[in-house]
Amino acid sequence: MKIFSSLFFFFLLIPSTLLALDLKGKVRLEPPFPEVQSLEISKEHASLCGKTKESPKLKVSPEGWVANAVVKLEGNLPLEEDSLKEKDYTLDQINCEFSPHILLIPKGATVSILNSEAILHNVRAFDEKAEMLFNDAMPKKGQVLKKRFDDAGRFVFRCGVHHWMHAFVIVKEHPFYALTDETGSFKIKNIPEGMYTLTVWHEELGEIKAEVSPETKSLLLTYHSTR
Ligand SMILES: [Cu+2]
Repeated sequence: MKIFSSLFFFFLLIPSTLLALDLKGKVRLEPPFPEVQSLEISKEHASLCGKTKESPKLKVSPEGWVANAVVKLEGNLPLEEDSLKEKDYTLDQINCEFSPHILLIPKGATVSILNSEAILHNVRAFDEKAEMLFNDAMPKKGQVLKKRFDDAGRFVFRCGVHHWMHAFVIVKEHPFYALTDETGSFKIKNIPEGMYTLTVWHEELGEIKAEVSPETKSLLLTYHSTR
């Protein structure tokens, strides 16, 4: 009887694991590629922050692979696991920049905004309607500010002292998101079988959409250069 019941559960579990699919893909930009933008830092900040900074807005490899693109599945998808909300999500301010440039968190999670240097930063966050959520001065090294995000969406962070500093916090309503790495690659795991729309968003290049079916195993998404 014991053998029978374990076999029964074994067969019961198999179909559900087979229904979960993994999707991988790459995001590229068609040549010609834009030059890496360099930011001139004004004299008042140059002594602490350096004379120039590489803009974090567009990172394209020599082959055209696009980093920091946010990939999201849209459709009838299960919500994020509650346990992930309790994880630690940190947005650091170091070398007069936010790090990481793009942070993905589950809905309901708290972001620890950290100042890792003895430089005054003034962190401000805005929602998609450009409404300011908060505006806090962070003068001390090691200072931490905790902010919880209960609504899904894209939030831009800026610094009131250093105009070039900006970052995005993407609050996910479900786990089926990814961020492209320096080779333009992404992977979304355990997708329930179904038809979905995949959206790629990049702060400089905009949005691309593609349809995803159970047969889709990998995708190549291309931004067409506007130059
Ligand atoms: Cu700052």
